[in-house]
Amino acid sequence: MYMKKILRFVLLLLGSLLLLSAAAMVPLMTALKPLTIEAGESLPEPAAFSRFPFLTFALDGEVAPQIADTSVPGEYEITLRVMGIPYQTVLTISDTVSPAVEAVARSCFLGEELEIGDFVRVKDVTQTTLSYVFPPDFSLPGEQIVEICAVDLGGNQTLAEVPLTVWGISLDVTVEAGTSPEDVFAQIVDAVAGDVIWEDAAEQFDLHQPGEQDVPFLLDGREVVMHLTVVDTVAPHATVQMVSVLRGGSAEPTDFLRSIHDMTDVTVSFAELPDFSNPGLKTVHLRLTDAAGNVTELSASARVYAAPAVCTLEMGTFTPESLREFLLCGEKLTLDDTQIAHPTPGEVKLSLITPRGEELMQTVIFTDSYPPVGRPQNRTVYFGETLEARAFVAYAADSTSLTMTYTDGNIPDFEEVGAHSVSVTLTDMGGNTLELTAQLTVLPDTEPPVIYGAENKVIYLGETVSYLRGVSAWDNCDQSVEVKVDSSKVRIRQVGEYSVTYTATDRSGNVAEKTVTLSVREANFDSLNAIADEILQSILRDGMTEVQRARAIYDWVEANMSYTAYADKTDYVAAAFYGFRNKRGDCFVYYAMSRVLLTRAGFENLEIQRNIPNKPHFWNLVKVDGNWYHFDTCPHYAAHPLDAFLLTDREVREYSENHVADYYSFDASLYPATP
Ligand SMILES: [Ca+2]
Ligand SMILES: [Ca+2]
Ligand SMILES: [Ca+2]
Ligand SMILES: [Ca+2]
Repeated sequence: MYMKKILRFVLLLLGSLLLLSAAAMVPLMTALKPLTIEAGESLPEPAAFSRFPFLTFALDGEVAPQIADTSVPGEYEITLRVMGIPYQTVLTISDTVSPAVEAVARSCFLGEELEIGDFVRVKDVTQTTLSYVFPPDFSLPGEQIVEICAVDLGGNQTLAEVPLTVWGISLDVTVEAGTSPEDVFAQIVDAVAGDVIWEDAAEQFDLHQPGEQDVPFLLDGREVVMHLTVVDTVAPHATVQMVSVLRGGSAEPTDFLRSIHDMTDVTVSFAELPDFSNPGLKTVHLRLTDAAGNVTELSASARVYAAPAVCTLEMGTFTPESLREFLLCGEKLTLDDTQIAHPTPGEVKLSLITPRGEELMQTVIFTDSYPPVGRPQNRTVYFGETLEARAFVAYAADSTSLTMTYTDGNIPDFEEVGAHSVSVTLTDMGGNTLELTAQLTVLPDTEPPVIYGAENKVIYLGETVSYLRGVSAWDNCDQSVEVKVDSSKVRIRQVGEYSVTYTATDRSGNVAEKTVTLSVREANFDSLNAIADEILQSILRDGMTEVQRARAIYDWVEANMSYTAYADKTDYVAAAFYGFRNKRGDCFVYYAMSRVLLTRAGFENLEIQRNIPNKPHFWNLVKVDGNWYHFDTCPHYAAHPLDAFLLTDREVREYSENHVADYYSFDASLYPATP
């Protein structure tokens, strides 16, 4: 704006001066005057340089564009044009105002260097140079006055006295490892007047590892960096302890130290490798080195026991006593015998306890290097009979237990009649083997099974029959064989004599066959029932419980009967008549009378018989209070008396096991179970 204004003015003057120039030739050399301004003032207008008020309109040109900024004192040539002709004059910029200086009191750490500009705030139009009159001594703790001189470009000077406090502590801090952050900062906090905030920094530096690190913290809000050097000048110390070792064993260097004290990490090593190959008391040299390399050497003792740390023993070469002696070598060490009670090939770790209660681990390797010895034996079997591999071994011995298998899993064919070569492999626990060869002879089976318990039977119209109850078959080879029954000829609702055929076939096809007669009869139960009812009337009373009623029947049969042989075991009606009339009979008669009395008294009941061939025994099962029980009125052997009234399966089994073998042997699958 300023320049445009001048330009417009000059164009106006140009025309006017062209007219005037000839007439008025003023001595223009003196038309311009020099000017002086104070630094910082604005540049004068061109007109200000005119000596003559009427010439002001004829001046043009630029006033020293190179000094647009008036902050630099000096004399500057100014060229202006009067009516197009250039003339020169001088503009003087002077600085006569001294700098304004404000002192800034400072504090610093010992050795911390502050800049000179940190001590003052200076205001001056011109550039100011600072210099010390009394420079600070940053190495001198305490308060001091620093004197600073500020000189501006006009040569004006201002002096300032600034108080400086040098705290008696440096930011280069060296501490012993293990010092706490509180202790590190306590010195700073004590020496410094100001708020020190260091807790955030404390989380980030490590006072246990020697080395240097920068730790920034806040002092009155400004970040200050402490150069922290952590040193470890103290060698570790430790307390030693004696260590027990097995012969040839080892121990860790740290085993010999009860406790280690140092502020940095300590590594422990043997100063020289100890030799534990012979029993006795040994001195062990230990070297403790901390993180700074400080070393402490210590001596400790090792008690080396004669018992070996590692040993190998062949199975079968020791007895329990000699094994114990071998392992302990006479040392007073405690070994729990259960650990070596059943040695087997392989490695076992034994725990040995010293008299001082230390546990020492002993490694024992049991080996089985020798194969088994043995002798084969030939075997002869009937067709269908099978044998385990061990059946072909007459004798075998080894220091470890043996497994006996058919070699390569080749089981002989027991269903091929004739002679076979059989190979059996004996393997010990060490994996050693012995192969034996024997001969197997398979004989043909020509003997049929034997059928037991298939007897003639009598039933009465309205009754049912269980053909297979009490019937079994036994074969010389197959042992128990299934019995089949053909009862197709029986007309159970029609009085008559019918053939029932039982067959049993063994695996060789030998067949046993037995045909019995089932008689279906029409009985006149009236007289039998009348006899029973008369007895029941004399022994039963109103209000008796079921148990009391059953007991009355049991007691009546037992009291009124005596035991004699009785041949027929087929017709219970005939047997009951016989018993009631003659007051004697065998177990079948007792069973038959009990059956009639129980039935007439309203008890559900079943026949039950022993399943031992050629040793028949009959008794009753009766349902009392909703449960089945054994009910046997027939007398037992005098030496083994039994009140066989309402007995459970468990109770009759106990009698058979502990008193009379197989007395109550029966096929439980055919009868209801008792409680
Ligand atoms: Ca000045
Ligand atoms: Ca140390
Ligand atoms: Ca062996
Ligand atoms: Ca047979």
